[in-house]
Amino acid sequence: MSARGPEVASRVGIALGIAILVCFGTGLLSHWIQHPPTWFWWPTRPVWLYRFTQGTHVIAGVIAIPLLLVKLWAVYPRLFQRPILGSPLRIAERGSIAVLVGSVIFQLSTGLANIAQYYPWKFFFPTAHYAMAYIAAGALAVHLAVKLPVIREALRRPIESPTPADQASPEGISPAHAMSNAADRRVTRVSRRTVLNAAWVSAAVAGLAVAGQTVPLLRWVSFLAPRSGHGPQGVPVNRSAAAAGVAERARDPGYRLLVRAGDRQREFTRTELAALPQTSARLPIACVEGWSASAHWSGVRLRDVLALVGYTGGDVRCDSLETSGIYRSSVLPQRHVLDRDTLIAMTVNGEILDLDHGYPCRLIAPNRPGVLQTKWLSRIEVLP
Ligand SMILES: Nc1nc2c(c(=O)[nH]1)N[C@H]1C(S)=C(S)[C@@H](COP(=O)(O)O)O[C@H]1N2
Ligand SMILES: [Mo]
Repeated sequence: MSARGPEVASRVGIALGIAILVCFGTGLLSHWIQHPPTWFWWPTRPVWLYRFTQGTHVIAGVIAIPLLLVKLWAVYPRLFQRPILGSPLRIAERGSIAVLVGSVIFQLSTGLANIAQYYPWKFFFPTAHYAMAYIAAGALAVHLAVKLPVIREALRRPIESPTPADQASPEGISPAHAMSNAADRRVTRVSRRTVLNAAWVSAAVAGLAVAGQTVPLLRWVSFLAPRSGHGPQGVPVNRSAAAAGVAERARDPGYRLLVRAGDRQREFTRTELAALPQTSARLPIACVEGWSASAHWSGVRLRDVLALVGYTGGDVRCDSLETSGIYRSSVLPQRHVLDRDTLIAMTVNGEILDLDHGYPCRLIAPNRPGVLQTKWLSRIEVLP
């Protein structure tokens, strides 16, 4: 009796399938928040919702890695079974498996590299990761439909039951030979139960290893959490002022924040912003890469500043001092503009914003991906 086969493959496969579905759902959500279709609606509360969904996305993806490895191990000999192609049905089945395995390996490996901020490839990660997600999800649906009978059969049998193949009498083999073969198998092969337990334990260890970058209580066990609480003022930094090329302009005494609604506009020095009524809020930075950190921000409510130029509603674009870079600008939907916790922040955790956190001022709004929390604000404009 081999530990390889449908008994292990189907059980690990279900866990892997769930992890992939969770990744797909939370990933789509993150995509829609960043590129909202007209029908899409994303709330400002609870303020930690995106932190939760994106943390879940990354943790589920990391958990899927050991599950995929065990699953591939369990079916490995079948992948190379002859004939390689065969009947049209067989070609379709094997083709869908090739696409599924390829796309899932692509998603998990590029995702893992991305959370480690390691970009050895030429393509743009978000676009490739998004497109490949549909391919993986489609291939998974086909695979499940094709394998449903096998999965059901395998799940009905107790995990350690002999497979039909094992029970079949080995015709033409002498009893002595068959016996020695069986004994040989018993001593050299691990049990299915052992393989399954190893799969669950390694999945749990992998999940815990990254969970600390978003769950503060787990920080001490998370040896794989690339950014967990390190950085100036207790908040990690993805892109520094130097890397963004804004250090000089951000420190320039001539700095002004331009605020504009229609044909009305006003410029504010940092001192003028600081003289307006100040508000504070406890909000997380929740990076798409899965790390997140809560901080105490204070500054001016965005809606208050906009009121000074006669804001009457609409989405708002926030530009930074950066002249290039894909995150130099973000658009706030009106719902977020009007939220009382959406701030032009000037301090974090009681200190003047570090240059790397967006000095002279940055946007911080509830329940948004980190990439949309624009630092080094230079211009805020109501969209027509
Ligand atoms: N102008 C600008 N703002 C930016 C970025 C950027 O590259 N440029 N990076 C974003 C990303 S990806 C994240 S996660 C947050 C991190 O904010 P922090 O560095 O203060 O932690 O800033 C966001 N704001
Ligand atoms: Mo980020």
